[in-house]
Amino acid sequence: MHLGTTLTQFIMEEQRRVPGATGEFSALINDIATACKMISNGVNHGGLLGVLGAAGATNVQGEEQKKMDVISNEIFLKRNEWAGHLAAMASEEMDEVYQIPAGNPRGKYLLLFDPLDGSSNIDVNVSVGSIFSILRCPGESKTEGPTPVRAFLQPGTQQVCAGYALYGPSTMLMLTTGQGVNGFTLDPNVGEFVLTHERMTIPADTNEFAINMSNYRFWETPVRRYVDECIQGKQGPRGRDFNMRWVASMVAEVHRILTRGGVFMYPMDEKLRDKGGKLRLMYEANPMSFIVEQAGGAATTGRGRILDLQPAGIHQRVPVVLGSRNEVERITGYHLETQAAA
Ligand code: P6P
Repeated sequence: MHLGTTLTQFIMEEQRRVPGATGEFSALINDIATACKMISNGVNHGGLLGVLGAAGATNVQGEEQKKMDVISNEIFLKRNEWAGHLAAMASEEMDEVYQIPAGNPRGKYLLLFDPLDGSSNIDVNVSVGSIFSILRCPGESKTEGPTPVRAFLQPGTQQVCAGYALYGPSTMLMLTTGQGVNGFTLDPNVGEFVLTHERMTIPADTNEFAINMSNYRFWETPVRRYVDECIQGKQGPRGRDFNMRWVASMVAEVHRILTRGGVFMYPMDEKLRDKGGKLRLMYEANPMSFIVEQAGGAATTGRGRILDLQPAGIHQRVPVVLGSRNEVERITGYHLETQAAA
């Protein structure tokens, strides 16, 4: 029976095209994939394993942690701390940088992750996901001492890899290393991720937007203008009708956009201004922006390219507008028009 191209095979074949590749990166991807398979098992067995519900704690974001948030974070740490590929890790669920435990070898990469994004959906059986980003550890940080926060504070353009796992009707792993975006579907009978979606691309135009409409009164003028025009449909300046989606799970929204186009917005709003936005730059916006751009889409804060931002902290938040290039450019244009008129 033909299994198709496995993730391991795909990564190893890509590695052969990289002069001087040591295989360390390929092994790291496999460790991340193993973590995602274990989380998929936990998510897919939900109530049967007693892993649903609140963990009885809040994370550094001040958000209530679900049991699966804590379990997923532990899985990412344990699957990735032992092999010697990483200098350190950073997670949405942990305030501080996670240092590789003494006695374990250290490597040249930094791993950042949101172990279970959209976890508020897990108790109602709606798709959730894991998001990850890989950076190179700057030279001076690979010494014996603890890896400092500043080693992580690199613009998104420095990512060597970004990906997400989507725990939905099927479990998928989407990956980019800067050579396009490829999708792998978990074959639960074999326990392997198999290449099913080669070189995914986002249509430049769309009739579908995703935003949490309950925040309308807090939005800035350009966002209200864009959404108003979509709702006016054929009778409005856009001359066509639009559809709306909101899953409240960024991984599910981005996957839909990769599959059929669309635009996703979690823009700045008045109640979030002091925090800088809703979504986190280092392990949500940057990896998703890398993936979206590699699929031909665009990703901005509304005012500038997300991947160009110089981070000030590992939990920094940013406004996000990403997806079909022509719609993102329109929304960004509205922001710049408003700025110029001010
Ligand atoms: P709201 C999930 O908590 C998340 O970080 C993203 O995955 C999602 O797009 C957003 O927040 C949902 O936010 O305000 O609709 O609950």
